[in-house]
Amino acid sequence: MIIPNKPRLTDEEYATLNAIAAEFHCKVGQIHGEAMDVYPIIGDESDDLLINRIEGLPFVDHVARVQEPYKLMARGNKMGITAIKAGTAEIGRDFALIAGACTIDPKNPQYFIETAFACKEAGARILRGGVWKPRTNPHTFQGDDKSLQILMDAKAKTGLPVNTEVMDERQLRLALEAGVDMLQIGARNALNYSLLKNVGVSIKGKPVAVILKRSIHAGPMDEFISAAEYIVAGGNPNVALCPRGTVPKVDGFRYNPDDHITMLLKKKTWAPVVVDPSHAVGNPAYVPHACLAAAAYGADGVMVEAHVNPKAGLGDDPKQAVTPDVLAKVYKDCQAIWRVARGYT
Ligand SMILES: [Mn+2]
Repeated sequence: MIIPNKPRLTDEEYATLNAIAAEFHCKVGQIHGEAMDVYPIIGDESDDLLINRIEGLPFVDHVARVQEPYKLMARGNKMGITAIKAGTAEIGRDFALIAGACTIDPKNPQYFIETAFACKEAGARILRGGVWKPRTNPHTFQGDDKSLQILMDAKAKTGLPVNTEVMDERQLRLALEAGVDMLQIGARNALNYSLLKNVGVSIKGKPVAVILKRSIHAGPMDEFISAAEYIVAGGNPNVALCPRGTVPKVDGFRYNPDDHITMLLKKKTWAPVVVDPSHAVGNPAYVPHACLAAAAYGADGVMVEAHVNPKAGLGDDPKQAVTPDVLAKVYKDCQAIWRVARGYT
């Protein structure tokens, strides 16, 4: 990690860094932090000659060698970041609520618009709405491009930033063109490195955030954090980590709830952790307690599936969405628990 001796390097200075790095088969990235930019060396930075050459430059303060495989996500490399930005919303300063429908129904847009207003009323800071769906069964509803317009309509009407999942480059392009504020990478694509790299490059310098879910297979923490590293290395540090339950599932739940890893992620990284209790437990009867647990573990927020009329919803909504009144109550209680939990960190 190259730390300059001024807030931002000129284009010429940045080019000089890259020219030296190229001699060592490395590249130099650029991360816009709040206080200053930092410049990660991407590649093998173990050669002392490379470090000495860079440290000899007049605009470089020093090179900080990061031992972890995730140089950018490591806790010690906060880059002056105190909160990530998704459009007008910030996550990481207090306990945030992201809420909305699992799946936007293109035939009944009024449900999503009503849900959007109800989520806002409950305190949601970002509205989630599934446009494209990764479904286990190919014969179930897979999502619809038309739902993107409904999502953007809800954004315009409520003023809330919006979040949706993208699974391929076409969806990524459409979402960014439409003005989606937070891209979601789901549990099935959480280790799709080609997609992660594309997301990183596509959002470089843009006020777009990414919420990266943990892979469904319960891999090691370093694997999860390194997946986020792919996105940040593209040049945008607005990334949140999302435990969402893993396999094998706990009998009675939809998956194996893993909200307790929040504590480990926060110890190892600077990134906000937003827990998804809805998919972990998969039952509206258990979602409130799972939200409260996330707050107790010190998460920076929860992402909850909610619907004004769950039984009329699509995707997971009939099985696991909570109603807006439940959402409003549990969010308030989560904030209180989060404040208590803070006293232990
Ligand atoms: Mn869902």
